Amino acid sequence: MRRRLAAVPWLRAALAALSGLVAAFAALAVAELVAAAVRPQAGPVPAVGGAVIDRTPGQVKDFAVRHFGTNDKLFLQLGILALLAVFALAIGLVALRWRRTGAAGVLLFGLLGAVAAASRPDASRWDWIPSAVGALVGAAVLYLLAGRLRVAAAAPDQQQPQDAKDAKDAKDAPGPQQAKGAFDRRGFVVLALAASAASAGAGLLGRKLNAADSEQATAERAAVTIPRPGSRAATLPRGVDLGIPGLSAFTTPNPKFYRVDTALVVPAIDASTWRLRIHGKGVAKELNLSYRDLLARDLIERDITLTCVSNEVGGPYLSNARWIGVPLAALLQEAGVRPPSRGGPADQLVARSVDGMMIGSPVDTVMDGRDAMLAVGMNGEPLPFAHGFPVRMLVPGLYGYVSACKWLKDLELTTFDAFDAYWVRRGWSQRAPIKTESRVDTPKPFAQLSAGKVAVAGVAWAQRKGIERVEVRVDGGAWQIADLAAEDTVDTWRQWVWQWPAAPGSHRIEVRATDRTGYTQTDARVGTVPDGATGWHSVVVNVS
Ligand SMILES: Nc1nc2c(c(=O)[nH]1)N[C@H]1C(S)=C(S)[C@@H](COP(=O)(O)O)O[C@H]1N2
Ligand SMILES: [Mo]
Repeated sequence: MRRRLAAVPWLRAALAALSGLVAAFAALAVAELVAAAVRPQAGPVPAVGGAVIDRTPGQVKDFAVRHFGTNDKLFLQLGILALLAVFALAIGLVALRWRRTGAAGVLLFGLLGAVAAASRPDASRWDWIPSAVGALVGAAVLYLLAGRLRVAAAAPDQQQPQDAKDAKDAKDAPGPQQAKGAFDRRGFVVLALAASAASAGAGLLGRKLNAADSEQATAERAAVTIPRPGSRAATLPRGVDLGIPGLSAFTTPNPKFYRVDTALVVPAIDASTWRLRIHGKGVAKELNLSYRDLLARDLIERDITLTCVSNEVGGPYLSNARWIGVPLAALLQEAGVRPPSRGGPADQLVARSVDGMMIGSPVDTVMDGRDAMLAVGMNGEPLPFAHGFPVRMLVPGLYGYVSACKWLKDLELTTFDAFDAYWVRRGWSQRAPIKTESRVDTPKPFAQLSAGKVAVAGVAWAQRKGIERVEVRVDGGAWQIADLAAEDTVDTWRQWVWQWPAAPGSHRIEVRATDRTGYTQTDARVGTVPDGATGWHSVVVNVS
């Protein structure tokens, strides 16, 4: 063994490892190009990433959201690429001795990508093709490159072929007669450069083609004018926004609106070809609507605070916006849907997105008179792509994972017995109304303050119920009643402030809210799984 290793000069080993990288690059680039013809999401990295997300249980998803926030997807993709690079180096080294085994290794990776792509909930029949074609090209590149590293006229001490195949490979080695231990250096360099350049070209072209889709969609979005809604939201009451530094703005600007979804590639949907189908149990008349059809209907404008079930106590995953949309109950009525409370056969409305998300909401809730809507506008513009363009669902009072399907394409009436939606299969509850909660926005944890008056301020929310009272206490003392900002609607969060006469020392500030049903938040700490966290938010600060 030692002799064999010694017989492989470091340069050949390094080049072999490099050929693994070149092969992997070629495979990814070709796959990207082919994905442009199939679907951008069918590329191996988004496919494997998506498959990983699909298999991630609730707790881990929660962990990822908590620690990486919206960056969780970037980390995931970098992780996949890093793993791939390590395996590519290893496969390159393997190919130095066993060309076919090395090439087969590349094919195996392609198979993994193909299986991952085909397993996505939104997979089309052809999604396996980009990974498969990419792997074939990558395997060929590795096979040819490894061939250039063969030692042609092997000296006697190197004639230790591992198997017959190998021996044949050695004889097949190209190039003129070479000195002992030499290999086709020029051939390798030329081939490696050519393969890298061709791959870069293919990859860039693929990128460009994939971007062309989204350019078209971007142009369509830019041309959209959301009509004036027949039912406007009231002007914001004076005093909904206390304007305290560090306190969340009452209306969250779109770029700051939290984002939680499983999409590695934000779907770029062309509104001009988009359709929505409404069908299923108890639907007397199926509806098939275009974006224009929706915009032509009566629109409503409402302020709604959206909240994620993955928001831990004190967490950032809720935001408030002014939405414009089509009343959903009216659409369902038009399709002949009756809620179960009026004898209808379907108790679950399943929303499906173009990216395979499936979100189930109770039909009774959607049709109980609240402003459930198919939203098309957000804070004065068409929905941003990241928030579901062209159309998303919203149901005030329900966590996003049971109500707020983005990139909507299909609404099916069914039952909770017959169907479990995406997150329900991963351990989350079928039904999940938003829990009454409150948060301290300022001061921040571990802030260094000077003694005297300190404005302690934050937000409280109890969608559909309304906030009645917010109380603050310091170091476990008596609860103090905070001042509430003006209320917009029961579907929005409410700001609060309490002027604290801060004395020197380390202090713990706690907050609790009471909603209009008379319920006061308890200190019972519950995690986010399966239907939302509870407990008092607390912040420790230092006063000097
Ligand atoms: N298509 C799709 N819609 C989705 C999701 C998703 O992963 N995919 N996530 C849901 C969850 S868990 C939440 S909390 C809200 C978040 O909406 P936002 O990203 O616009 O804030 O979208 C919901 N709609
Ligand atoms: Mo969520």
